Amino acid sequence: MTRESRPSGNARRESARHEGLPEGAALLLVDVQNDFCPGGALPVPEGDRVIPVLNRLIERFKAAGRPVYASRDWHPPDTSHFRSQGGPWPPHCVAGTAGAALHPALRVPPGTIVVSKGQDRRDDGYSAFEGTTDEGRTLADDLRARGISALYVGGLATDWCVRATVLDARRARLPVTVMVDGSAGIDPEGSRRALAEMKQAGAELMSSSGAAS
Ligand code: VGL
Ligand code: ZN
Repeated sequence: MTRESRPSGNARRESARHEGLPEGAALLLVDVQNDFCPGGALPVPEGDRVIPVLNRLIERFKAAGRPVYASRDWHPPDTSHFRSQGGPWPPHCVAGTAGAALHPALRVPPGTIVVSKGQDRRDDGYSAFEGTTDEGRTLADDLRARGISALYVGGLATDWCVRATVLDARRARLPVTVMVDGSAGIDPEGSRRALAEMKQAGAELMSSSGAAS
């Protein structure tokens, strides 16, 4: 091969970045919201460390023309999800507040499909599959409408909303890849258990370097 016909370093890296994205795959970013990050109302320890990992994944999916979904916890102020009403959690991600906004360092691309969940006063809404898009579609309906047949999932928190979302995706028989270093949990032991449960349910566990676990 002549020097001129060889792909440039950039072109080679570009094509390498498309490798391994299966046909029909979408990226689902779970609850990367201010309240789940350091300084927030219900912070996941080092929750913001997932952001650079997820930003790189976003780049890959956008470059391949694949959809990006972002779920958000979007509670009313008086939900049974909160301690004040007998629930397990301090108030967090109240709809429309700064704490409920997606973290500003997350590079949410144009066209991202936002899925809001936990809006019901009597429902925790841990799973993104309980949420709805701005057009009022369920996540399952939106995935179907766009021909999505596999999900890559990362975000917060591994032991709660990532877990519930991934297990629901598996119940819907969707192939799921959990980005382990693109996720962070509230409790270390609970997060280890959640990862084992997701794997048991057929999810693939992967690190952003491509290593399976
Ligand atoms: C979550 C606890 C309460 C989550 C939401 O996004 O994982 N955890 N609400
Ligand atoms: Zn919540």
